[in-house]
Amino acid sequence: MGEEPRILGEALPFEEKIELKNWAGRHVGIESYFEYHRKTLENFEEFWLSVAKELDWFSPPSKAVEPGDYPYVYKWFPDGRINISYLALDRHVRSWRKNKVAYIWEGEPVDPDGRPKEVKKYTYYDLWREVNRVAYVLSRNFGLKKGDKIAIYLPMIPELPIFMLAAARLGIIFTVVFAGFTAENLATRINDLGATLLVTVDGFYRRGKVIRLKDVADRAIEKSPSIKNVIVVRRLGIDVNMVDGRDYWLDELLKGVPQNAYVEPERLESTHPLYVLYTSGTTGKPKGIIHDHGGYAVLLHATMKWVFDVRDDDIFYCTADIGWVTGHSYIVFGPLIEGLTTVFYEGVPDYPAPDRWWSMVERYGVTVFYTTPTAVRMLMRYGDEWVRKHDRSSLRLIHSVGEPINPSAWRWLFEVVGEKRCPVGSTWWMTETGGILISKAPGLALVPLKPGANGPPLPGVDADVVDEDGNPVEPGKKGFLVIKRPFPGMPAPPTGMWGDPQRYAQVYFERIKGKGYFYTGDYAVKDKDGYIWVLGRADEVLKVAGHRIGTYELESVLVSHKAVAEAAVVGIPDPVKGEVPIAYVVLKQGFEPSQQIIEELKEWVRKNYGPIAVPNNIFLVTKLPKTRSGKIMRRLVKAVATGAPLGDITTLEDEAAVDEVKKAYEEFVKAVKESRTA
Ligand code: 6R9
Repeated sequence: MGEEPRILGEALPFEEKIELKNWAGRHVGIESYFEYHRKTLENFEEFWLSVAKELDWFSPPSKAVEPGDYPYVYKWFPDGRINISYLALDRHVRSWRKNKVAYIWEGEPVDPDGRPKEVKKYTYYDLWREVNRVAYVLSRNFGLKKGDKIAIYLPMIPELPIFMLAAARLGIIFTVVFAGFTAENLATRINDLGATLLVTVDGFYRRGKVIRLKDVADRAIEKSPSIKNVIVVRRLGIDVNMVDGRDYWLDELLKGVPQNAYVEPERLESTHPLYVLYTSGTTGKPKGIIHDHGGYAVLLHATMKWVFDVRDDDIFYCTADIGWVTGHSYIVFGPLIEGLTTVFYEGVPDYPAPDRWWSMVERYGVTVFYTTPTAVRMLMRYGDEWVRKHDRSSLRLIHSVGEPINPSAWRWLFEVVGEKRCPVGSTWWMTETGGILISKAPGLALVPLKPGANGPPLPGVDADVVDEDGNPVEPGKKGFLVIKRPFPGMPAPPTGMWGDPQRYAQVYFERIKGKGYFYTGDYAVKDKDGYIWVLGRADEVLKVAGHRIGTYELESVLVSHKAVAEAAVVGIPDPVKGEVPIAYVVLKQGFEPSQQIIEELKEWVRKNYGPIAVPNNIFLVTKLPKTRSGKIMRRLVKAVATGAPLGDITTLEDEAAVDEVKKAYEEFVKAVKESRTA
């Protein structure tokens, strides 16, 4: 791991420090931050317990953390009783925030003059009433109760958070499936969780087009025998297939529910599962990560305060999709726990024009903005004018998430969007951590900014960069990012990973032997000041436009096509998406290589995995580089595609395979060059 650490080919400015000395009067030196950080680790349990006490518990915890029933599964705040739906709604409804706006929602369609056709505002009281009525439906009409499981397959419409909060209120465990996923993906998740009810929608808008989601859901249900009932939200009013006695329109169900229905929130154990969210790993099967009510709520509360510095007059805007963990934590639970006003939006950032987000920043006076590097790189390309034509003087804080941010994208956010006024950060975390763990914490103390860095670990978080054996590596050298002690928000009881405690232990704790460290799967560097810079994945997981895709999952989809014998997928750097998949495919006997088959395979991936995973290129070859034991050497395939040195090839079975992969790639590069000069 000797090479110079870079992000998207850009050198990292380890030494550069940008100081915003006047910012909220919280500017501090790096040393004093670390002094405080050290104290939080010295008084670890006491520290986290004191953060937990800031929330409203039905009965407060007396203990921070204890081991659970499986290896490396921990119980956070084990004797506390809590309900995250109560934290997000009821306690605000009992306060002056009762009629404060909780959500400002914007639909995608616009008038001819470019103004949004639909804007809905929900106060905390409105939201609380809706959530109660939906909880009433779930419990009275469908008999669902604590510990039951449901799946939610909805786009970015208000009913999505409403169903999440209604399920949480009753202690029903839910899984949200991203609306861009296919029927196959949905069925796999429903079946793994054993969900008995599915919530979906007739259809929704995306880039001006109608997406008929109920049709996709119907195909999934055919493969999901556990689903007994379906609730359908009417978003478009289009005709869809409704099965008698199985499918119900939400609006019709709600007709039978009193406007003032009240459903008592369950007084749950802190460790009771809130949701299971599926994410890609290095095998074909997605991992169901469990998050609880108590520990998760504590990490969200802490990070909303420390990282986003939230205040009651903030207008918070996180541009993620609720179908991913970022939306769960920072559109739904985090901002609502803090009683904030949050903006959320149905559609894409460049519809009808590339200033949609900036127009929303202006329209609603957004103060805190949370987005992704891929979106930034995409919007940068349209030019600064789209940004500058909108008033952004309300903005005071900007963060990004999802993948490493290259220094030039960081500078654009800092200089163009934030006018050098706002701290800009890159918050590191993962589906598994539930919330941010490594980031500058301007709400506590603002350390100097560094373009592209994540920053020091948050208080109470014991993060480090280590080698294969778990020993810290020297500053400036690349190693593996680990979290050395448990943290609230980590995968929760009973099993960390739904139904698979062995895989949980193996993937996250046994990779670095004998230390009990949480292995993140990321490469990182720590600089001389102690800032962490995450560089990208160290395993066979891709981050395409911030979305996690397992290479093995994608290979399985390719291999399930009738013409494909073998496939190897690797990620190559992309100036906008950060990384994109390319695939090398060996066809079965009797199938001739052709452009047509390549297009067919791309379509196959679109249909069976989803548009985000479609390989940029598919190369047809007759063999793949393998080890003598028959394992595909993706490392070599990747080296060829990125022009990196091949490294150790002593285990390679047949060198001709490398030559063939190389030739396919070189021919492609040549063809691209020729088409450019033509
Ligand atoms: C929240 C989320 C997790 C992986 C993670 C890492 C990458 C996320 C990052 C970042 C560098 C950041 N990642 N944030 N890398 N800087 N600020 O993205 O969760 O989809 O599970 O992905 O994303 O590689 O391991 P998830």
